[in-house]
Amino acid sequence: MNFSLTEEHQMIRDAARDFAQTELLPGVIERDEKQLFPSEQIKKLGQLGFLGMMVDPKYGGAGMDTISYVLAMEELSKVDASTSVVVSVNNSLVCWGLEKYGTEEQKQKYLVPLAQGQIIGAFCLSEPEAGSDATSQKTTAVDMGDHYLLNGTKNWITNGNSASVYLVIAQTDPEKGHRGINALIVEKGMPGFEVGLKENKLGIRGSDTHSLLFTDVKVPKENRIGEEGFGFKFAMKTLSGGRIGIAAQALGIASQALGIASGAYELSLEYSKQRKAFGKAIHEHQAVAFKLADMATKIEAARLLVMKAAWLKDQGQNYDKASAMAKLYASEVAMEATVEAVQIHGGYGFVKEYHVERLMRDAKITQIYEGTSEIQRIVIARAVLDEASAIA
Ligand code: COS
Repeated sequence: MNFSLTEEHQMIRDAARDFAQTELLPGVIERDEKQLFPSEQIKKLGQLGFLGMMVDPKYGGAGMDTISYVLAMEELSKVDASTSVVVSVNNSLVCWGLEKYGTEEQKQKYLVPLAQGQIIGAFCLSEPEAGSDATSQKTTAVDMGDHYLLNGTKNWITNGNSASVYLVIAQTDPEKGHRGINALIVEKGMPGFEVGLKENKLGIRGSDTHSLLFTDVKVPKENRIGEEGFGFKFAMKTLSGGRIGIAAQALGIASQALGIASGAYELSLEYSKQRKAFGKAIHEHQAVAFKLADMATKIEAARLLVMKAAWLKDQGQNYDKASAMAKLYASEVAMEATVEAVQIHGGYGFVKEYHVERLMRDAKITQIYEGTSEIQRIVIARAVLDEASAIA
């Protein structure tokens, strides 16, 4: 067992950290307040290879491993989770699924520009009445011979307006239940496809989250990913990897807020050294020191879970349970840590300049998207029960 990072991993982490400090930090408060999408920053991240990190270089990617991706996600999320969610969706929900299950033509046409960061993608599963209960898809993709006729609405879609390529999950044969669901590649500009309202959100306000409307959109058969009826499993497999990215995002949010685990960028620790109360720095008060100690311990535990999930994925082993555990725990720690960070900062924590109130608002979504904490518990419970019955 080896807990140290390789030289290459350290270089990637440092590059992401530099980018976050120089390109994301300036303007992060304004982008949050005004809900501005970080277009320029995403363009630069694409040029640096951060949008197709794990994609094979022959398809325009950077050919890195999942651990590199986790390190980059963590560093970017320490400063700007609105930007890191775009990176996460493009890498793990869009590029990964296309590379793993797409045809050669689909890879050449869509994956290459996505991995190079020339365009970005979106993953469209959630609907007004189907979030956690993902098999209950109301969006339909009726088989018309050489194409599918797509009708329905998708909700809360990250990169909703800024994407050019959308992976849309839809029901083709309701009688077959989840085995009748397909995953289709839809391009912006296809007749009948409209981007709907932009959501006014609590957190990650710089990312653009929209509803999408499909009215008799003709999607060519060659745009289906995988075999007929593979769409639900495609979504589950893709989300399983996506959850590692969100867990890393949560870790970044938490460690920026308390800044303990990484030993750097420690907002609360820094603040607690500078701020004095009752004649001494507040971290000398046990009430604050114990908060810092608890958070440091939990962040470290979360990091080990995230790294283990990434490592399993890189080893080609099953990571469904590990990614659910990582996301569940890291997102709960992110929420707890950011609430405590605001508390440590007191009145300063409640105003925007000190960043921690934004991190607290950003942390909340990590317990909801790509599967709520309750869904992660379902996935974990099923896995441990399966393991138990396999042993018995
Ligand atoms: N990989 C591959 N296949 C999977 C899978 C995975 N990780 N998870 C489930 N499946 C398969 C099952 O094996 C089953 O196939 P078979 O019937 O052929 O065996 C099929 O998918 C249906 O699975 P299941 O019966 O477990 O479906 P449920 O309706 O009980 O739901 C959960 C399963 C709850 C795990 C699923 O609906 C889920 O993950 N929901 C959350 C979705 C989500 O993350 N939404 C957020 C929006 S995206 S930002």
